[in-house]
Amino acid sequence: LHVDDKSSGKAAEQQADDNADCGLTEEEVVLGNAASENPEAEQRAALVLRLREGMNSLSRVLKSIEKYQGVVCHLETRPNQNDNNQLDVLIKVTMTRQNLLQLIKNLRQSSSLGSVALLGEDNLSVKNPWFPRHASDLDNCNHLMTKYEPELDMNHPGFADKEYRARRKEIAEIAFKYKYGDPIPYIEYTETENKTWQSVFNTVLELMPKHACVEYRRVFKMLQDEGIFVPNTIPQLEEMSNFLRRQTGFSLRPAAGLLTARDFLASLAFRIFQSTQYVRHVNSPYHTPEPDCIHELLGHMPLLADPSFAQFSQEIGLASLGASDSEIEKLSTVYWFTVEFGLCKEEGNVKAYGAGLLSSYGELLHALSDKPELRPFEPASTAVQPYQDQEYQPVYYVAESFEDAKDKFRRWVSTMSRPFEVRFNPHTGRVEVLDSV
Ligand code: HBI
Ligand code: NLE
Ligand code: FE
Repeated sequence: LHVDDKSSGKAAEQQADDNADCGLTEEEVVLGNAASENPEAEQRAALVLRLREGMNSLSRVLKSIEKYQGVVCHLETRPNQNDNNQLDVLIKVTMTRQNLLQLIKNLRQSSSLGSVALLGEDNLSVKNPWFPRHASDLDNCNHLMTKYEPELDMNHPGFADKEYRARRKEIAEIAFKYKYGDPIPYIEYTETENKTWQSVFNTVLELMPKHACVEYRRVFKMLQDEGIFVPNTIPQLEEMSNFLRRQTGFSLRPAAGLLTARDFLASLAFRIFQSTQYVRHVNSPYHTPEPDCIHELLGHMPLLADPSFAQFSQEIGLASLGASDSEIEKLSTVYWFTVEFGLCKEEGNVKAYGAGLLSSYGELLHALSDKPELRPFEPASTAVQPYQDQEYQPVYYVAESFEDAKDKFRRWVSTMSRPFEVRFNPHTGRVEVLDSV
């Protein structure tokens, strides 16, 4: 049924109105990912599509529905009101939730479709997952993992050191109190802490010319020239944050410790990096499994000041917003093997760009020795590679370049099932949710 009349398409409008009635704007209507729902159960769903190639692509859409064993209960089309060459289509289907997700994924990958939106209907789970929409919402994204807390982990080098534990607590308090917009509190580092920094700093200085990627070396030099990277004093996060802001618009906020992957990744969407402010235990300067400010400063900061890398980091963050738990797991694995432990090619040689390598004398040498296995970075397989976070990695992934890693990552992210798109609006600093028709 195609009614070629501007005033028609009532059902499509009605559908949008129905959603408005239940308090949801179209853009907030998303398919939930509650694990408790049976993926095999048949359910009704309404899809609103915009077809770039008019009726031609409609038959392909219908074939796809058939392929995923969906039954069309209602179909309605109208010319798009802004562009008469495009066709708006409302299709109501009955199919399993699992197949519906596959169908949407499949439709999204088709170039002839302008957009695909899913409207909730009947017993379709309509969820409106919370995720931060503005950097100030990150005040709610500081959930800690208990792993590696010196108080709770017997293997932590600071477990038996009362003084160290008290110091960690004091610095963690600062992060818990921090609110968006506050300047990052100044920390008066002790002599011991500055000494620990100094020994790591000097080893990085020595290894960097041969082993670090060119982007790292470039920013490292800038930081030395600005007097931020000096051997005997730990840089203050506030000063580093101001530096980053001038380079790529990234900024820092203090984190009390290891955050949940969801909270940690979300901040990247806003070009904000949650950075710890405490210092590793003096007895383990060359490798610690947990992030500390030496890792953040020496490992992460130089690359966050590189435009291409900053963009890649933000895109991982954007992909994580509202993603399912299993997708968060995959994204954090990709993050692990790139941002934390990535290697890249440079004029035929393999160099390090991962922060966990550049802040760890021990692991950097290990990664570039002949001991570990090196594989080409391929997001789909990298995302499911188990990793361990206590010791050196047995496997590393090598990117051709940041640009290539970003291209591959984008292509892979587009296969994820999140039924909406997000976009960061740099003018408002807000994340906008797209895909309303
Ligand atoms: N939290 N503070 C902090 N720093 C990290 O580097 C970090 C984290 N939480 C999770 C996490 N990294 C990893 O799971 C990443 O793979 C996302
Ligand atoms: N192993 C790194 C280091 O010693 O600096 C920290 C890794 C944090 C994920
Ligand atoms: Fe890190």
